[in-house]
Amino acid sequence: SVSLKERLAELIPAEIENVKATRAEHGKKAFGPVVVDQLYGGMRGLPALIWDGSVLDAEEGIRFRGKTIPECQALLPKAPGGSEPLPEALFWLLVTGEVPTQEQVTELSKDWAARSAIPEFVEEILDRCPPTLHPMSQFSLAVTALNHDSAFAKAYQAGVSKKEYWGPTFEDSMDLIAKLPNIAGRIYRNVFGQGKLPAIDPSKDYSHNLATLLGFGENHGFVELLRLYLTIHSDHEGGNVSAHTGKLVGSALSDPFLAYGAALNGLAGPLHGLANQEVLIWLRKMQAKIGEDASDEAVKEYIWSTLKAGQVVPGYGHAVLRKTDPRYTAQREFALKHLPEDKLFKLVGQIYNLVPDILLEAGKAKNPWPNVDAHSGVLLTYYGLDQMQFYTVLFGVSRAFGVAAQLIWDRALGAPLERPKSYSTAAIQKIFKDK
Ligand code: NMX
Ligand code: MLT
Repeated sequence: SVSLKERLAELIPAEIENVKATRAEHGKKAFGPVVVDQLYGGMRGLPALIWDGSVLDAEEGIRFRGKTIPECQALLPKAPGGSEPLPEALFWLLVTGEVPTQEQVTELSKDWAARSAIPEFVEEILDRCPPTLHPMSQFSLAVTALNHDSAFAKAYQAGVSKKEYWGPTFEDSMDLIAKLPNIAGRIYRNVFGQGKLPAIDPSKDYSHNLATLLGFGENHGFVELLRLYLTIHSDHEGGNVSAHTGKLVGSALSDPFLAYGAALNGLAGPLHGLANQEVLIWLRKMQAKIGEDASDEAVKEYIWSTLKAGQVVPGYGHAVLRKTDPRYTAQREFALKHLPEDKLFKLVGQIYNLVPDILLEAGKAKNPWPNVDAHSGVLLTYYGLDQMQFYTVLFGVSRAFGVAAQLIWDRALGAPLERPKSYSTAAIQKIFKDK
């Protein structure tokens, strides 16, 4: 079928059986010890969630349904004249585990274009936000407000059976993704004074339309960048703050708009998605202080001054990864192809040669290598999108793909309310008193 919903309906019964069989065979097996430090240490390494779209390996990085980023770049359908994968294709892969045909992807582009309009009252909410309200706060407000028309919330109130939850969740998830370009575009134009929002073109792909709404639709390089950007930021297994938040809130049967609005508030934190904004601010401050063609010695000194001030080097380190993020590498390759002589790109490369040794010498960070956020802002800036306060909104458009895919499966598989056990320090002391 060219319809994602129909294909999903075919896949769900077998997956329900697959999960049943997995639980029957492995359900009572121990999954490694839990140590008290994990309770205090942000639950690093604690196996706690099922997430089907992607799995993150500490050394190798992300695989979407078993496929690395280069594999996705090679296998997923592209736009006519384009060489980067279409994010529509990645969404199909995340949801079904299958590489879609060109026809299936075209159908998805059309479907999203048809669903893209946002309610007038959401437009008004955005138009009334002061431009000083951070774009991420505006983004989360608007996404939360879409709950007004949630198919899931309506179906639940009408007494829908548990077995049918996935259908309206699917509809909401598709609406959510489809409406994000109009929300993001409106925020961009309102906050940065870029004039009236053009209309979505139903014959164009999602990234092309988003680029048009931002005012860059005629720029082929930028459109290609968005296709890559939206593909690689979409999913990073389930434990990262935004994905986990979306899943957690969804587990209360809050609809996909409420769940994703919450996820966006997590993405807006500087240790998570806001790091792409922070990287650009940091690079600009560095250039202002030591000039545009600074020596390695001057750059090193600047990096040390950041650490000595008790701040993190944004774009470096990771809670899971222990090597260079393949999303960083994919963006570096894009830059080598499209902007090899760009000054800021060269600075990012210079920093890459210097930061890891410094972080190792400082001796705290478990991973001295760059993550996805070390590179993204430089590419956007090159094409003229230099308003760094907006960068995390683009991350948020993309991350909806991964969160939505899992929300659909969670409802299809009857995932329960999340409710882990917490302890007080006094309780821990009591438990281990005589042990
Ligand atoms: N610069 C300076 N110090 C760092 C860095 C860094 N880039 N990364 C880790 N550390 C410190 C960290 O703050 C901690 O210090 P303390 O003991 O004083 O609390 C220590 O090293 C151990 O931290 P780790 O166990 O290596 O890292 P953790 O898993 O706790 O945190 C990050 C992971 C990503 C939050 C952390 O590496 C960081 O703050 N990086 C900079 C911000 C950033 O780039 N975030 C984006 C992540 C990707 N994303 O998009 O979400
Ligand atoms: C992400 O993409 O969510 C970040 O790399 C953070 C993470 O995986 O923890």
